[in-house]
Amino acid sequence: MQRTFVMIKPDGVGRGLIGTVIGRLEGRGLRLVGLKLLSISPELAAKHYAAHQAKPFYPGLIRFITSGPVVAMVWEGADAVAQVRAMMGPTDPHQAPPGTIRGDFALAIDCNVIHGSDGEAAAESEIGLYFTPDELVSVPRPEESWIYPRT
Ligand code: 3AN
Repeated sequence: MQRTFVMIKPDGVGRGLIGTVIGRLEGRGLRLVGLKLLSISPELAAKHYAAHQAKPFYPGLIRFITSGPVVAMVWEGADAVAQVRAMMGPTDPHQAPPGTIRGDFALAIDCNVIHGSDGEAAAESEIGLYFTPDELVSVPRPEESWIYPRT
């Protein structure tokens, strides 16, 4: 079991895609262990995107991510980090195949609906940025014997 941090960005929230995105992850069999709607402060945005600070798109990225509410989530499951990344599709929606979230719902790299951690270390630090341990509830789904039949 692995945990990953997922965010529905302001464009996804504004376009009414919260239920769609959650439905895809839930339908895949992942377990939702944390969920909150919040407005990201410039300070939190700077921490989240520290790795991009020197990039030319950084100011626009901070403006965008603080421009409206987001849905922050933690999902748990087998190989969750890589599986969620695959379901998101590439960063640039023009490269994202149909069937991925970005391939189905986005057309611009700076409005690409969803964020997902790009590795286990990033997942751990991003989860820590948005959630305290007592805000995460990991309860097995009753149908998991159909999702992980060998466990
Ligand atoms: P991902 O979200 O796929 O992990 P990152 O971490 O490389 O992508 O980039 C973080 C965010 O920065 C992206 N989701 C996107 O919104 C924005 N971004 C990345 N590259 C560009 C770019 N060339 N122009 C504008 N925005 C970008």
